[in-house]
Amino acid sequence: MDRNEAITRIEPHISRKRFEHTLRVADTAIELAERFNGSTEQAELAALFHDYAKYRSLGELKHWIIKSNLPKDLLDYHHELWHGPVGSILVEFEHGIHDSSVQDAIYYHTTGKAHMSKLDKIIFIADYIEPGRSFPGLEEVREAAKTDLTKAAWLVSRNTINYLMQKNNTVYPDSFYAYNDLTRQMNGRTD
Ligand code: DGI
Ligand code: FE
Ligand code: FE
Repeated sequence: MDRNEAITRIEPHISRKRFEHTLRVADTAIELAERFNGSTEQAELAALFHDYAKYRSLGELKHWIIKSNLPKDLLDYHHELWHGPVGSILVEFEHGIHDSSVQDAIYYHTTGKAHMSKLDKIIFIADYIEPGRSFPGLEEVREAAKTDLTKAAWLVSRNTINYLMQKNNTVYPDSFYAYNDLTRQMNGRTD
């Protein structure tokens, strides 16, 4: 599916602001894929669809979690965590995208997970550093993303968990699995 086709399929489902965010995530993801020898096609497709399910009603998101084989414990956590996993299913069901690497990157873009692929890291980071974002500590992540994909993903994971804990929010286990695994990768330096 080319960019224009993907855009035609996504735009009606998300807000104008979210659509603009999506285009910036796609450009950022392509840059990261070029820099770190990843697939620019998969990075673009995953980025364009990463927030595809974000505006489904809570009832519909819940319905997909219950009727598919997604983990039911998602329902015990904040509904913000549901759009990635459900999106990974909807892109196949509604648009015939059955590329498990692309679907995984969509699935885990909010929390990360243990053993993230290069594409998973690219989408996780691009969503955080796209030029429209401004968080405390963001410049450090943008700097890291110029040379070290694992360090940048680790910073995103650490900052997100810190932010959630400061607000007394619960943290989904995959977020901790991502942090622990990325910490080990940083120390073992495997890529
Ligand atoms: O969809 P976006 O706004 O572009 O970004 P996102 O999908 O990365 O994050 C959506 C929200 O989810 C964001 O406000 C942070 C929050 N979040 C990320 N990880 C966790 C989380 N919320 C909870 N409760 N637990 C998590 O582990
Ligand atoms: Fe998202
Ligand atoms: Fe996003």
